[in-house]
Amino acid sequence: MSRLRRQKQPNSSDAAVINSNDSPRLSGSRWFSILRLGMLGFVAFASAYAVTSKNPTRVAVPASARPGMVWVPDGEYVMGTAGSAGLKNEQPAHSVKLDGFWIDASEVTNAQFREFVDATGYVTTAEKKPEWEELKKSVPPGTPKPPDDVLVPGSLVFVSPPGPVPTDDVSRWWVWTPGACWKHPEGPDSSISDRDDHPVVQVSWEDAMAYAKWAGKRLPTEAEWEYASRGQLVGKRFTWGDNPPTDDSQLANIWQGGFPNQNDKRDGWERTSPVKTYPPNGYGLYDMSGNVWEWCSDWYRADAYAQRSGQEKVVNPVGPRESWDPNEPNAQKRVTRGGSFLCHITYCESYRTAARRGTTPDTGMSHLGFRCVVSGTKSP
Ligand SMILES: [Ca+2]
Ligand SMILES: [Ca+2]
Repeated sequence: MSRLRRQKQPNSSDAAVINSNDSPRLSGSRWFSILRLGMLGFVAFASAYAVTSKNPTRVAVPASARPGMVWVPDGEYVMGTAGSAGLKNEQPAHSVKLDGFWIDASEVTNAQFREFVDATGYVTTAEKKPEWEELKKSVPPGTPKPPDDVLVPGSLVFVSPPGPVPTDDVSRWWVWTPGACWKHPEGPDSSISDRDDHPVVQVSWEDAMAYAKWAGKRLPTEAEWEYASRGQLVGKRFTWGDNPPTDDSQLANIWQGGFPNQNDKRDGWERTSPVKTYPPNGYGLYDMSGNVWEWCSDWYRADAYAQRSGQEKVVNPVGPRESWDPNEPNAQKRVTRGGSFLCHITYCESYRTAARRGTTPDTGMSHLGFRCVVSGTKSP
């Protein structure tokens, strides 16, 4: 088996239908997504949790961190969605107070990630062979060992189906692709040779964390990410205001046409676009809406905001201590934000400022990247 279709799993795709509840149930017997997106994520849990537990939220600002970064001043904002205009996992809306921080003006690019790999020899998750002895510790007893030709380096690639398909089954367009990695985002025959200024994709949360550490930065908390995304606008649905994008909009790199089989590319791009192609938000940040999803440092809990209710003040939150997604209770997930080039209003509106999702930290996908932040003060 050289290619595997991915099991229906809305959390790790652009399949969070805005009108659905936050708890779509898995269906089908295909176990691969559990293997790749659930079990591997659980394996990563212990080490990742250790990182989070020890990771101070505030670190010194290295002077070298500031080129390409934007200062977001300290402040207070309403995080999440009030009322019925969002998903359950975005509620209740609540006030959050943050210290100021620096944030990358754009998603980390292929050129930047290459510099990291060249300097360190780092090997990404997608380039490593999954180990069954580790995987089976986190799967239900009796789960059969997958075929050897499945346990090979690879990642998940969006492949547009030839015609309309039911949009309740993401396995119709997510394909496990051996050989897919950041250097070959759509598989072994693809290349990033002309994509230096595109966001790096096919990077796991662990990969993003490694890059951030090397760069003297860190991943943003979910609260920081949303605050920065709002760009000084108050209570707006999108980074640019309340008006939804249309198929003729040039506001962000999203999907235009009929998802998932017909991409009209009226914004100019079928997949990733060069960073800074579209207008920045009020902080001067690019692609906070669309292009690629972005990893945050927090564990993902569907009820994270509900857990904060009753707190008088939520100051510099770093997220819950563990993950919980009722759709996949065994999968430990990190927060991803901002939507991607696969989001369309008829299917997924995750380019909204409040939209949130969890993804297992070992997962690389062709629409998932990251940007970094640095704590400190505006002036040295
Ligand atoms: Ca597009
Ligand atoms: Ca983005």
